[in-house]
Amino acid sequence: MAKIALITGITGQDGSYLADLLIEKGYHVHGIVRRSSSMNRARIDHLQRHEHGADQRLWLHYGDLADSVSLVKLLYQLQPDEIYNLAAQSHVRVSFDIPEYTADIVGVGAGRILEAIIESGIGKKVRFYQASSSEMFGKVQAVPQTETTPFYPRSPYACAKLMAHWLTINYRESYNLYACSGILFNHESPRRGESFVTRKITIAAARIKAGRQKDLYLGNLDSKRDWGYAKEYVEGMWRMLQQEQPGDYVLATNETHTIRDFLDAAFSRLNLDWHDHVKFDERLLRPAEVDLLIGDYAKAKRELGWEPQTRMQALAELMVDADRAALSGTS
Ligand code: NAP
Ligand code: G4F
Repeated sequence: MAKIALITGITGQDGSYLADLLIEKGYHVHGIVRRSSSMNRARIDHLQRHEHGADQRLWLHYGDLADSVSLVKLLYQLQPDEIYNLAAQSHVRVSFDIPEYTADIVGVGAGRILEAIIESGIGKKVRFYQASSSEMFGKVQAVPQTETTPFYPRSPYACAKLMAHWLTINYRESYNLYACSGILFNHESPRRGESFVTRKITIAAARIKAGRQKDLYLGNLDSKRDWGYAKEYVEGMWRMLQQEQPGDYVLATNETHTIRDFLDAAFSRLNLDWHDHVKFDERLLRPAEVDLLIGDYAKAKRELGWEPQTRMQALAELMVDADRAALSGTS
C-alpha cells in the first residue's frame, strides 16, 4: 500500500520539490491549495498528469491554515502517514507590514494543524514535519548556529516561526507525537519566489543581458546568508520523518556569503558587472535586520546521512541559467 503524505504549501518552492520527491518514491501525495482569483500552480503543473486517471498520485484540496474545521475534516478523511507543514506567509520584510496575519498563519496555523492531528485521532500513526527557519536565530548568539543555539528573533515572521517551533516540541512531549522541526537555512532554486533577493537578482541579470531591463533596485547588500539548493533540502525533510525517534535538525551548507557575493556570482555568469546596474532603494530595508547566518549541519549529517551538494556559486549559476532559458523560451 502506498504511503499517504499531506503537504501544506504545495504550490510554493519547497512544497513543489517535495511533491516531486514523494511521488518519485511512490507516495500518494495530497496538497492543500488556497482559492485564488487566478491559478497559481505553475510549480506543480508538471505533476498534473498525476492528478487524473488510474495512476493518480496527486490530489489537491481547497483549504487554508486559517480554517481549522477544514483541517480536521481533511486529516480525518485522508488518515495521512506523513504531514509536512510548509505553508506560510514566508516573506520577512512583508511580515513587518502584516504582522497579525503572519502570526496567524505561521504561528497559530501550525497550532491548528497540530490540534487537528489530535482531534482527528491520527496522532498515534502520523509523522509531522514543521518548517522552522534560521530566521529564528536572528541576532545570532553563537557562530555557527546549531540545534542548541539560543534564539533571538528579529521580525514578526521569526517570532511566529518560533511559536510554531515550540508548539511542535510541546505536542511531541505532551502527546508523544512523532513531530520534527527542520531548522532550515536559506535555500533557493529556479522555483524561488521572485521577491526573495537571490531570485530577484538572477531574473534581473537575465533580463539585463537580454536588454529588457537596465537597473535593479536592492536594499541592504551587507547581510550574510547561508544559501543552499532547495531540491536537496526537501530530501532532508523526508529523512527526518524516516528515523526511529523524532528530533530537530539544522539543514545548512556551513558557508556564508554577502548579497554582494551573490551579485558577483550571478552577474559574472553573464559577463556583466553588477556595479553598473544595481541601485539602492531604502524602502527595501527592514526595521530590524538579520546580519549573519551560518548553520552547522553536523547533526543532520550524523543522524540522517544528509549533506548539501550545491554551494552558493553553483547555485547562483544554475538559477541564472534557468532564468535565461525561461526568458528565451527554451526551458
Ligand atoms: P513559499 O514559496 O513562499 O511557499 C509558501 C506556501 O504557503 C505557498 O504554497 C502558499 O500558497 C502557502 N500559503 C501561504 N499562506 C497560506 C495559508 N493561509 N493557507 C494555506 N497555504 C498558505 O515558501 P518556501 O520557500 O517554499 O518555504 C516553505 C516553508 O519553509 C515556509 O513555511 C517557509 O517559511 C519555510 N522556510 C523557508 C526557507 C527558505 O529559504 N525557502 C527557509 C526556512 C524556512 P500560495 O501559492 O497560494 O501563495
Ligand atoms: O531573500 P530574503 O528576503 O530572505 P530572508 O529574509 O533571509 O528570508 C528567507 O530565508 C529565511 C531563512 O533564513 C526563511 F525563513 C524566509 O521564509 C525566507 O525564505 O533576504 C535576504 C537578505 C536580507 O538581509 C535582505 O535585507 O537580502 C537583503 N535584501 C537586500 N535587498 C533584500 C533586498 N531582500 C529582498 N527580499 N529584496 C531586496 O530587494
